[in-house]
Amino acid sequence: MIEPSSAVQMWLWIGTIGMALGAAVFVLMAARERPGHRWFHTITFFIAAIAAVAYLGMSLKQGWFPILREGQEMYEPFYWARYVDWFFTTPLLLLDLALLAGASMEAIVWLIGLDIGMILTGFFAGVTSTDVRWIWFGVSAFIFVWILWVLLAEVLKAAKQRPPEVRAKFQQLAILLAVVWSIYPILWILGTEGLGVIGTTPEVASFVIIDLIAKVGFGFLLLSNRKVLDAARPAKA
Ligand code: RET
Repeated sequence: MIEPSSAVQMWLWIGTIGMALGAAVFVLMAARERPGHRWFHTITFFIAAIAAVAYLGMSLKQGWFPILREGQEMYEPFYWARYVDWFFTTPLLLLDLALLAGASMEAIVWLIGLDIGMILTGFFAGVTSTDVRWIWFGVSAFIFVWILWVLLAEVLKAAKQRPPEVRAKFQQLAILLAVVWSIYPILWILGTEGLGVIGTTPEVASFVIIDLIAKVGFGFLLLSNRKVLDAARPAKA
């Protein structure tokens, strides 16, 4: 039976503490706002809180099982808890961006539906021990490109109708999202779920770092400018 190493455990605890601190700060920022002005704070809080729970489970050595993949020599841990986290948090991140842009309900449903498809098929890829996993990887990657296209075509069009400061914030966050999210499939290919070029420790460490940027870093950038949030507030917040 394999056991996560102490280096892996240390990184997972960094993830837990980082996400929990992020969630705590976001909820404190929400408490300083008037009711009806906390839409983005609320969504962003749940993103960090859900990740904190997933990381806590992994830190407690839960949320994984050993798997021997075709083409690899050793059993490696498969952290399914990661996909549970992503299943809930990636739609919320897209919702934050779509609300900021003032996107149509139709565009929001597209984004969230596609995102759920990307994470589910990505999970199928991760959980499959044979080379069939590469077919699922391809399906998931295809949906990912589709999401970027909806964001950068449809949602950007909506953002262009917004006041200049909201549009600028949308562009900043959309670029951050496109760049940081693109690292996930690359890391997946290099890591134990793909080719196994990098080991479990650097893989877990890299995921912790990009998860913190994608959730807590993104959240801070979004919530840091009250003028932007007020200008972007949905009619019935
Ligand atoms: C997988 C593997 C299959 C192909 C693709 C993937 C993309 C994952 C993404 C995850 C984003 C996660 C975020 C988490 C927040 O902290 C499933 C790795 C395309 C884009 C933003």
